Amino acid sequence: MACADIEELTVQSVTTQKIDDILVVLVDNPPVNALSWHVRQGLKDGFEQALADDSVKAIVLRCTGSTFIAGADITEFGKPPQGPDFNAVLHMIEAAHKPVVAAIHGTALGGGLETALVCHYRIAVPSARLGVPEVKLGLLPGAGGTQRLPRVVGIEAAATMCALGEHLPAAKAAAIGLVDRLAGEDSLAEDAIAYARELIPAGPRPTRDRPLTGDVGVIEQLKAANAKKWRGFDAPYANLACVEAATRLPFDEGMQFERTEFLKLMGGSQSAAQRHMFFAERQAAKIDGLPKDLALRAIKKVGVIGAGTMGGGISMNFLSKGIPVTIVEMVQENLDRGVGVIRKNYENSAAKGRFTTEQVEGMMGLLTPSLALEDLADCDLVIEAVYESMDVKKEVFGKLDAICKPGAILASNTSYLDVDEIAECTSRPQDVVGMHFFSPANVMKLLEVVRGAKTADDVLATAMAIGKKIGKVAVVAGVCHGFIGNRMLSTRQQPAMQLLLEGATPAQIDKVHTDFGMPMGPFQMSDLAGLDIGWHRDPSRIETIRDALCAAGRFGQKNGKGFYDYDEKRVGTPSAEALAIIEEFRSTSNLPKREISDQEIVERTLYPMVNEGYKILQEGKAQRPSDIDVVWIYGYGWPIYRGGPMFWGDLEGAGKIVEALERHGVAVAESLKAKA
Ligand code: 3H9
Repeated sequence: MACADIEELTVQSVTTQKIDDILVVLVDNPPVNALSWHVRQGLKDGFEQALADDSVKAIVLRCTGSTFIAGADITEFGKPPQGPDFNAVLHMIEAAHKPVVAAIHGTALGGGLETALVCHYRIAVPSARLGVPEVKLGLLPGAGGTQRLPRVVGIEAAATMCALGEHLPAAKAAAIGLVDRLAGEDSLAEDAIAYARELIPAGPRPTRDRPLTGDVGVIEQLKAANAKKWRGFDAPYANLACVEAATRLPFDEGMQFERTEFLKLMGGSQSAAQRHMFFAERQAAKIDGLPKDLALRAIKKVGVIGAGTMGGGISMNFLSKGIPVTIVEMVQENLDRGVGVIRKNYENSAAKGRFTTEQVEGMMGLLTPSLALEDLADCDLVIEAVYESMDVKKEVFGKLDAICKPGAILASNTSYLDVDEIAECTSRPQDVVGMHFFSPANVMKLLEVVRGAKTADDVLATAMAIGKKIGKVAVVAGVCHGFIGNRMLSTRQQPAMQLLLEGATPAQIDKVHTDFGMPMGPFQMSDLAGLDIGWHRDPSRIETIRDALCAAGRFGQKNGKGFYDYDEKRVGTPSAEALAIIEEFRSTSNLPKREISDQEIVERTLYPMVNEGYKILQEGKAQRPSDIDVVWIYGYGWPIYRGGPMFWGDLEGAGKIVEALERHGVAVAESLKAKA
């Protein structure tokens, strides 16, 4: 850089550099340059210096490290405020009487983009991404973002950005006027200074004074288009209310409106839950007691056994990331069908514009179908996704032990079975691990990585890392029946059945769950999975309500009737026949029929899950409560605004839960009792 006159002044995590007539204010607050109190203080000091110095004609705001400012410091939320008020600092920057240029690389997110918006001009490298993702934390851009963004990009783009929280690539941001100029990928520092110098004659361009354009009708359109996705959420609507306010209120009043809405969200439980999940998701990737720099095993080629729905979905995860997969089936017809489904899924995605035809062919080219387990000999990781039977799994692992190369990781996708028992039928239990994907495996984000008694540390760490690489949120679970997720699921399913015997209906119980925010209730889920799974297949042997339904040929969604009746689009409605079958079975149980309240349904189907979570922790089958929350949010659709069963349990209160569980005769976990 041609720099004549460089003065350096250290202002905590913000430094300034004077380069001739330009002052560069440089933020350095790793890892993501969040706006911690000392950064706000540094910005204040840096800009005061720039404004007071008559020899400074323009100002550049830039960051060191991997990114521009990625937002407010989320770790400060909920703590007593420290340092200067963020809005006051931003106001000072916007009111500067010299042009201010934000120089953006990495991500300018949330409060980071709001800082860039008070700068008068923005220059960004092509790889930069910009956005206001606050909605994903149950918040809204609370430092003028909802008022300034519409004045820069128009109402339509601003409303969409605020309500959806997606990041825009720099080129798209430039197309809508959010970025004024694209810099060279490697010359941002120089290009920003040159740009600032060029802008000296034009002078400042305060965003608050820019006219607002666009059609406010977009707000209702967004609400209609996202009604299902936003069910139960407060933040998307609050974001839109603020953008709408920007269209009718003078700037200062709009800021006031935004402040009020922001504080409401910040003080509420939804944002607390979503912020909890932000950190929970990152925490889940960490394995207690393992060194961070543990050497991982290289995974260059993957084998998948089973080309059914699960095996196919698992394979797609790797193919999509450019990792070759050999998929093995026993019968040619099943292999062909499985490969055909993978191709069809990719082609459907291509039709929606997610892939090009060449990309589809590229991914399919990485897939090697085979009928011989021997073809897995050179794979670094083999995932077994065959029928859920211990005998079958043992046979497969015994064969893999003989076939696979030394050091290969042998993983089972079992959802319930004992991974240690599977490992023991090989000569290398240290290489065996559970990798439990959730259906549809190419879509669902959760991966339970099951650590066996003898699983080697590097095998566990590699399974977690490969999970991250294929876009999953991976959680470590210990060996127990159903691991974390399915073990807790069964504590919900069983009392739900009991409630039917006492007089509740499937629809009543399911509604409590869907009103809570779950995508479906226990009986809708049973119908989806299939009532005949695990059924003894003897219609004359009726010991449960499920036996009675199966005996009457009601197998669930697959044949259009289960607890509900289904139309050809698989939309379910309460079934008179199913209710009659339930009532007939119920009447043999000698239990009196009674009115069951929604609160009782919560106490008997949701509280036991919290209780089971405590037991799982007590037994060391999960590393931390937040991991359990991650499992339920990414594996079962627990509403993120309730923060997962453990977070929600804390909100409900341990005392209240223990009292209810004891009243209903449930054995309470010692650790939950202790907490109460
Ligand atoms: C906001 O701005 C409110 C304002 O509108 C109003 C104010 C009045 N704060 O994700 P990574 C940590 S709300 C504190 O693994 P990546 C993170 O926990 C904010 N810490 O990296 C992790 O720590 P650890 C709006 C943060 O490269 C480490 O940094 N902004 C923050 O995969 C690395 O993170 C957002 O919502 C933060 N803001 O992705 C952006 N951000 O190593 C949130 C990260 O101990 N951040 N950390 O586990 C992100 O989306 C991603 O972190 C980012 C980098 C894309 C930036």
